[in-house]
Amino acid sequence: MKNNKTAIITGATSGIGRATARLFAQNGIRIIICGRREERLQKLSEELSAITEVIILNFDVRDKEKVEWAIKSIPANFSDIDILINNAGNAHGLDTIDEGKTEDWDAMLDINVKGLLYVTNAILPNMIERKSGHIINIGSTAGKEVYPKGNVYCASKFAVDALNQGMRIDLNGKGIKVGAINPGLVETEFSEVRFKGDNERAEKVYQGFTPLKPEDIADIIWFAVTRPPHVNIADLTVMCLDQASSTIVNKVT
Ligand code: NDP
Ligand code: 8X3
Repeated sequence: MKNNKTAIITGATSGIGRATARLFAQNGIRIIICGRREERLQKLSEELSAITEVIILNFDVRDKEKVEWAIKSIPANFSDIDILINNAGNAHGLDTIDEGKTEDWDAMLDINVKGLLYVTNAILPNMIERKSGHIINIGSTAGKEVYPKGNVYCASKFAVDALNQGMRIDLNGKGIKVGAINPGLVETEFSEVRFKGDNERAEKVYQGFTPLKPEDIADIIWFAVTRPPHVNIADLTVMCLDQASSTIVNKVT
């Protein structure tokens, strides 16, 4: 891949997004890193500016106006975006459907589904005009198979799966690649967020087996974006060795 490409990565302050930003930067991709936690964006920008051009965009993907404003504020030398990594997202809570909190449901659907749509909507016109671009949607094994208490998180990721297919169909013939990477269990801040800062409970999720690391997913994203122009990775699911499905994980403890 020529190293003069520009990528925008949502959810770059942590986990999969941050690992992807680092790998892209190491490979000379100019990056736009996004997230709500500005201090983290600043820190990552300082780290990566030594090896590539970086700009930061600080916005909540739920805020439609702010998303539009942020994308419009991108300076001209960064505005031809070649790669969009739709990664921002989280699970909020792990409850049966009768015990779920409506505010958690709102957060998951607003961030994981509507946020992804708002960002895509703001970036697509430029890709369509240039008949060029690559959108990678970060789905999940939770978007392929529902697990107990996963209900609304799984629904949000099933929606990402549907949108990934829909985008690919609608953008077919317009020169834009669309594909999803669907990870299984990856040790990030995901479970800390899901369990609202209960780190002990979060850590237990990844005990007794070797989960994926965010860098493993970054590697696969890099593979997807470095295929020849005629090759599109449409839908790729990746699990660690010890995971067999959304519900089957070989824990030794
Ligand atoms: P992290 O919690 O480590 O990272 C989540 C990222 O999303 C953060 O950078 C966070 O930034 C950003 N984000 C969350 N809410 C918002 C918001 N409202 N507006 C803007 N940015 C937001 O989790 P992961 O890296 O694991 O998750 C990344 C993606 O991978 C998610 O879509 C998740 O569903 C998916 N995934 C994760 C798996 C896992 O096991 N970890 C497995 C399968 C899929 P900030 O808080 O600064 O805004
Ligand atoms: C994240 C994977 O299984 O924790 O999408 O929901 S899981």
